[in-house]
Amino acid sequence: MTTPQDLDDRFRETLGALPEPERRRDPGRPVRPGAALTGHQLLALFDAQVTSRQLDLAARWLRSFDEGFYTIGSAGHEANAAVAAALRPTDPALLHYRSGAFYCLRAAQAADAFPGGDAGEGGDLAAMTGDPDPDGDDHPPAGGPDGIRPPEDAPDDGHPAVDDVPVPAGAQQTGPPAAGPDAGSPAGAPDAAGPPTGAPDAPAAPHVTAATADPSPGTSDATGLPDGAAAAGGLPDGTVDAGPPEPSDIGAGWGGETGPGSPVHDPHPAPVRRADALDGVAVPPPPAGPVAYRVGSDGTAEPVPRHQPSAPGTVSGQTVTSADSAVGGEPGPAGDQADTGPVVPAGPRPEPAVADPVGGPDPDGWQQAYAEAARDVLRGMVASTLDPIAGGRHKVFGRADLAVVPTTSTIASHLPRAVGLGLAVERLRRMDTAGRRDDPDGPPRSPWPRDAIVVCSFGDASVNHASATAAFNTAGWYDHTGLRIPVLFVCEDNGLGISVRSPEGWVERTLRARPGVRYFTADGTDPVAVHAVTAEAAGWVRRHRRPAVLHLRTVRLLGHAGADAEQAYRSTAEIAADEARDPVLATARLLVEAGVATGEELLARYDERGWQVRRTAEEVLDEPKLSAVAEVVAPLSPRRPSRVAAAVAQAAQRAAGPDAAGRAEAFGGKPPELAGPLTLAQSINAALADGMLSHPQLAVFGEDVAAKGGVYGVTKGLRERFGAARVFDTLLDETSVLGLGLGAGLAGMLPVPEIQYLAYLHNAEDQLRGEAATLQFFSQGAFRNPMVVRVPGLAYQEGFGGHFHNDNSVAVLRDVPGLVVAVPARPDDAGPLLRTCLAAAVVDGTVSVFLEPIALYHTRDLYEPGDGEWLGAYAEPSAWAAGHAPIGRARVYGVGSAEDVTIVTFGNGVRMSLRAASTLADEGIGCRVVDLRWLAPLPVADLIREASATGRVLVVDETRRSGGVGEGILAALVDAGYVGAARRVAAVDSFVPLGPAARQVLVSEDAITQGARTLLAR
Ligand SMILES: Cc1ncc(C[n+]2csc(CCOP(=O)(O)OP(=O)(O)O)c2C)c(N)n1
Repeated sequence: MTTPQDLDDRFRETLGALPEPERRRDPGRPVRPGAALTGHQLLALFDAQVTSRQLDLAARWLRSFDEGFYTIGSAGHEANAAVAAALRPTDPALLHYRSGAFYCLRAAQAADAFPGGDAGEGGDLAAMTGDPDPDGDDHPPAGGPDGIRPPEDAPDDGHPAVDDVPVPAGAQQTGPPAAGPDAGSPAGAPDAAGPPTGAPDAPAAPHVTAATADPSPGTSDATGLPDGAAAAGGLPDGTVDAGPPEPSDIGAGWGGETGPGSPVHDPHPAPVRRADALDGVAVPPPPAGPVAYRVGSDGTAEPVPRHQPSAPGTVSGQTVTSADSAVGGEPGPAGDQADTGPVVPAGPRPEPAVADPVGGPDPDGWQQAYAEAARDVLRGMVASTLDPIAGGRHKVFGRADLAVVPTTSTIASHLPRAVGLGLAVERLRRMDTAGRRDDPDGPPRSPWPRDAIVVCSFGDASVNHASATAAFNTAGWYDHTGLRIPVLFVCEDNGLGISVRSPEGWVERTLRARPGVRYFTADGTDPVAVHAVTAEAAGWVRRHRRPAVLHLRTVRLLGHAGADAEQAYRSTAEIAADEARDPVLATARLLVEAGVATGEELLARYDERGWQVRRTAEEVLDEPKLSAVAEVVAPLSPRRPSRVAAAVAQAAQRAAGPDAAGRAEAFGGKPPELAGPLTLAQSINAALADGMLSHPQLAVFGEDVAAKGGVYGVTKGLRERFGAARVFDTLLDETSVLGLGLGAGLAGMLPVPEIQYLAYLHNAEDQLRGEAATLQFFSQGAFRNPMVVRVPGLAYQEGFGGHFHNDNSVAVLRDVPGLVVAVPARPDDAGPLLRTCLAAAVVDGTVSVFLEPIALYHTRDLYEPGDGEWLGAYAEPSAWAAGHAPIGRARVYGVGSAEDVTIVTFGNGVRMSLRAASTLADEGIGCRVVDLRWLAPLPVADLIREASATGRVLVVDETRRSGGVGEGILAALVDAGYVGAARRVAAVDSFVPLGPAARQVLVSEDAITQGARTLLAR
């Protein structure tokens, strides 16, 4: 087993034994012939890796005396620093839990402290303008000089796989793989602006080269777009790639503007004119020299000149305090695991590392960024409230200003969201491209850059998870339909899932076999190759807006986590083989070979970083922890009911005022308030239409919602009125339907997905519970995924029976912290409840389930056939504010004297209870019927008030006796000190059988009347 001590010793020994470089080389030059990374960049990358490694050691140290709560480390996965270096810091990243080095490097990028040069497809406009695939068929020339050749087993999916790395000399110098003769010029002519290839130590080409190259014939500007392509959303490489024409419905994806989106960064930064790499707007070339990125006024990530680095010798910006303030002494008792003991260098600070062994730009910039990133991570480990993302609630990688979206510990559960985010980012880009971009009065846009790609990493065992297969499949499915999803999946393959091996060759085979997802692979022990292949993959995804997977070979050092004794399931030889592939050592070797640093210098950097991490760990130990319930739950589900009410009122004002004509037109000249009494289904339909008018960022999607208009016609006509971009059918996979919603919410949209039946929510429930409901909690509101999930459900469908279409269990929803569950029973409640859910999503980022009782969809009568008492008028906009239904407020009906019994119910129970109350009224028993309307949070105040008014409560619960809503109602009464009588009628603990047998297990009207009589008889 590799202990922290072993790892540290081995590192020292190996570095100490490295031979002196043959000669010192200019660190501004490529680290080896053909490499895009310069010596400076590799050194910065090494420091990110070392910081991550030291964090792993610190985690074990903290754990050893019970001050650290998380020991899953990144050791062996530090190649992901090179992945980060090849991306843009504005690309949203949903990261694997072994992403310490990625996180550090991105922190440096975002701080504008990662050295410039040709690093990254993100740092190279060539990557956006040069086309490695000029014929647009996505087939790189076989065996071409760019070193890409189709694998023997290339899947027949239209996307050839790209084989293992070989990075030829110069191949990466103007961005992947644009430097090859097939790049930049559709005719395949050599790129005049490309760097010399094959020459040892060839200088990296400046960023501007490809961007200023002659456009190909027939293009309108230097971006190489065909004339008119910009307006059509064409790609800069000249490929058409505008996606399908706005399609019928399947795969139409969404459009619409943005609104309640999440990451906290300015969606409207100061205007800067710039090259629009995606839309082909002709602009001056980007600045030469070091380049950083920021989000430009048009929403794309734009290159800007980097601050010139300060001179060598500048005082380090380390956040650690002076040695005087160090917490002295030993850290406390050793932990219970001998192999996890402290290794973090203790004692006096080592002699400072040579500040810049290579004599180049001051490295302190990146050192400071790494120190701050390390502090973030350490704070997460000790559950400090100052942890910038989760505030002590979890140890996650995340920070809004780094575009790192926190992920949960549920492996692979973030992949469906990544796909949804990719689809949303692309749709929003196209909407902008279609002409809304410069509309000053237009609604806010996505907070992500328009040309962003989504990166999403995970382990090799995770590729087998249903969530992962759903995500790959959905990405491929959309790709097959012609829709674009710019997602780069990164599988960090260490060969193990805790103790279970991935069968030899399986991961590659399964990843290569994903239709529509292009395969790239790189070996984590070669940082240059990892960087080059990532740049190539990211460039491809960015240009083509299509999904790809990067299969990154890594190793796992230090076991799965602190408590994992891996010698129980791995041989010594196997563990040693992993140690020999330590990626940090590999980077060190390369730095020495390249003449950038000596082993001794690198060791000094390692020790210096170790000392700083240890110091920071000691500092964060004393930081406050969450210490009160209110503190813990504060970000769980922000509720600002006044603002929600105000948002409803504003929507009403607009609908009644400036938007009245448009609204009338959208309803075909006859708004629903003039259409006479409506059914529940018609009311929901009208409220959805009004929602689409009020919220341009709203999109309705799900299985069968568009062309068919829903299985029950609830979404009928919406696609025709609002277009296929906003109302569209999805593929048949509930996990993906919710994943699309999760990503869309994150992209600033207002998703209203439908799960076709309540029974089918369950196979996707984690996307609600584990993902949607936790995002604000684990990010303190920095990210959010507003959403209203429509779920037709509950029982009592006459003539259409069976459990799966009559599922009557909501237990799985009611215990999800923060989740709102609304149940409209009556048509005139549907509009108010839906408006509230939508407004709460916009205002507070609320995630709601809108549970629609199917059996009431088309019900018209209440007491007698033909009485029309279950129809309801649709409120005109001027009445919306007065009729607002706040979250957690019930509706009460008085029947007879209303003095004798309080019936507490919801959904189908409302109608049955009103009928029963009528019968009871004839007997002289007065009831008040309380329609809860909200199952989460329960309307406790209304409940207590109405219960106390009669002192007799009958709970009518159509869900099951065990785990049903009734349990919550009774518990709420007890908690509030209710001392009156109470009874419950509830469904039997059974699945709902087919046909008339259903009546045996469901609550009946008779049971209600009997229950009330029994209550009164006591
Ligand atoms: C859905 C789910 N099941 C089980 C676990 C417990 N678990 C945590 S990590 C892990 C192994 C994951 O292996 P892999 O995806 O290869 O990532 P690695 O840890 O090797 O980097 C398991 C089973 C989990 N977190 N989530």
